[in-house]
Amino acid sequence: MGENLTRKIIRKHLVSGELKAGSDISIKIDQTLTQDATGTLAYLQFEAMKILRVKTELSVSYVDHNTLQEGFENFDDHLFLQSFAAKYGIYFSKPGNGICHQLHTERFAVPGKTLLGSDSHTPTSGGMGMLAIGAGGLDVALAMSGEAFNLTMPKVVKVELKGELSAWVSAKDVILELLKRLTVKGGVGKVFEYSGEGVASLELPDRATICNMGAELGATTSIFPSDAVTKAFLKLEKREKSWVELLADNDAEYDETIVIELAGLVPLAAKPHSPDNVSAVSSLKGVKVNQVIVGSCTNSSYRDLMAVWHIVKGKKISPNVSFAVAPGSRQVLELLARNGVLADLIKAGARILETACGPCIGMGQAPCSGGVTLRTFNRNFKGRSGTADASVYLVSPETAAYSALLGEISDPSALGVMPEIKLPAALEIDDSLILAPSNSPEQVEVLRGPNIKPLPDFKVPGELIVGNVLIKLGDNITTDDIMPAGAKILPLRSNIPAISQFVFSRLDKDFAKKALEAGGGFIVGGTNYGQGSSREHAAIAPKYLGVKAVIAKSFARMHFANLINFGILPLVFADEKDYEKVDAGDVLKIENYHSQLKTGLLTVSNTAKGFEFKAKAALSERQVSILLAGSLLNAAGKKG
Ligand code: MIC
Ligand code: SF4
Repeated sequence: MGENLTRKIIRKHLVSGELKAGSDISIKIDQTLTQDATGTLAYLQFEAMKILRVKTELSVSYVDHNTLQEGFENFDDHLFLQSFAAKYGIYFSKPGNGICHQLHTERFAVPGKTLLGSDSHTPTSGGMGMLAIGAGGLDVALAMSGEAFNLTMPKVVKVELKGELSAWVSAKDVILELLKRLTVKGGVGKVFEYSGEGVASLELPDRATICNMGAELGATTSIFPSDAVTKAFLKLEKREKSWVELLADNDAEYDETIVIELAGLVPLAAKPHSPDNVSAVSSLKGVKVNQVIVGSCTNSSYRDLMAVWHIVKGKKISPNVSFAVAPGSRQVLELLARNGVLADLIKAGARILETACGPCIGMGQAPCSGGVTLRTFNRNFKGRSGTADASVYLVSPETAAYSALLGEISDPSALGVMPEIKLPAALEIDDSLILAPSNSPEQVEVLRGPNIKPLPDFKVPGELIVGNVLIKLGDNITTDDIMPAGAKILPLRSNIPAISQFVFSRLDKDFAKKALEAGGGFIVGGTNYGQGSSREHAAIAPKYLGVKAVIAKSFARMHFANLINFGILPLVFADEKDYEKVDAGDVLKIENYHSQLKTGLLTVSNTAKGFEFKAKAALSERQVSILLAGSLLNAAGKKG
């Protein structure tokens, strides 16, 4: 039997372990990326490792999240990142250059290489045939120091694309279809590898969109083959030399297969408040819309904005809609400025936003109270837009643009014949906002504004873990629930004591106070606890408040790893019925922690209610040693 593409790349990068789904493996990382909201902490951790230069083939530090600059904090962080990059051998992409994933795909992604990024949508570069994985900042810092990345060998799912998409149906509808079928936890422990004759009909930006939002399936990553389409895109970017053909063997073996008939897809929308709450756009006809935004790392490419232009040019946006457009990169913005499309968008009534994450992470453009907003983004978790009672729908650029014209959710299929949307014939490459690292690193001083606080210390845990259940939660709790973002909180990412005050603030505004007063304690969660982003702040900030363990029905991959990295014990109820018996306020106790942890099955006593239950710690030896050392930095002897 032949080999699939995912296994080929993993085998080539394998440092330890066996290529057997479910087993622990470690792989060499060729490239890393960070963005500013996770980057400051990642670099502080890298600094603690006392290494003079990064050891990867390429590391890039992007600034795209915190660009509102309401106070000194953001700009200070940018200066820290810029000086740090210059000193330690990292390329630095300045604010205004664009969103990390869009930019990485344009300028740096290389078929067949591995990329580890401190952002959950790092798999976007999978559209280029890369094995691109999201992780916590500490894992990325370790990769920069030359260490291998540890992960569970994923199952490889073949997604066979048949036929071609119908008019006005696009890549977003493909990934929404998968979310509808598989849900936000359907991809945990899996890589989605696209194949079949339909692949050739998708341009590189379409592939990037699909891989980007594979993150919402909880997948380890997604990947497309590297073929003639990949070559053409690299040629356009004047990077043809990076191209290699990479295909799965004809008789490749897969763990699962899913078939999608592209011609059978219709425009889809993810309804509030989850990316898997998917329905046909036609079934939502007539829902009045207050706001439409085209942008984010999912759908802000040249191709996407050209599709929008075809729909709105020469027309006017509905008077009742606020319509904003945030191009994904300066390259895209410049192209649109030169070919006149930007002028037509402005004429139609668009508000042109900075090339950055912006509204996707609640940095501006919050909807009106009780408002309906259509966004081409990837996440619509409650409150993430900045307005708690807003209804956020995730749609394709085509659905967004058509609905903006009509003022209500509208199916773009009604537009009839679709013009061919082509990538530009040629491109002028301008990397002037990407700064190369310094040749005299010893002369570079790392600039630290007052917002940048040192990392907290992590103590070695004792034999007794005891505390209150501080909060009891349901299924699919997101990292946005645990550690919200948005214009008020995001600027505090380099200041753990300050940001900790906002842990769970949307669900229980007194959580931080209660946790500190109680001397820490336990969190109880349902299935897929910690889905969503890679932000390690969702682990380090609860840790700072004294959280000792999370007991849940199951965990999302990145958050599970982040909890361990910062010394919080992630336990799974051995019998899910015990979840029902534990309540907020109960006192839980784990005795003989060190020896119990090594057995993988721990006895937890609920001293308030007088019963015991079992909880599983499905951990590798490495993870056990990290927990017993108090944190990954301690375990690696790098701090503490
Ligand atoms: C997100 O989309 O939630 C973010 C903001 O990009 C995060 C990273 C972060 O929290 O800084 C992600 O997706 O990993
Ligand atoms: Fe930025 Fe949104 Fe993409 Fe996260 S999902 S990287 S916030 S654009």
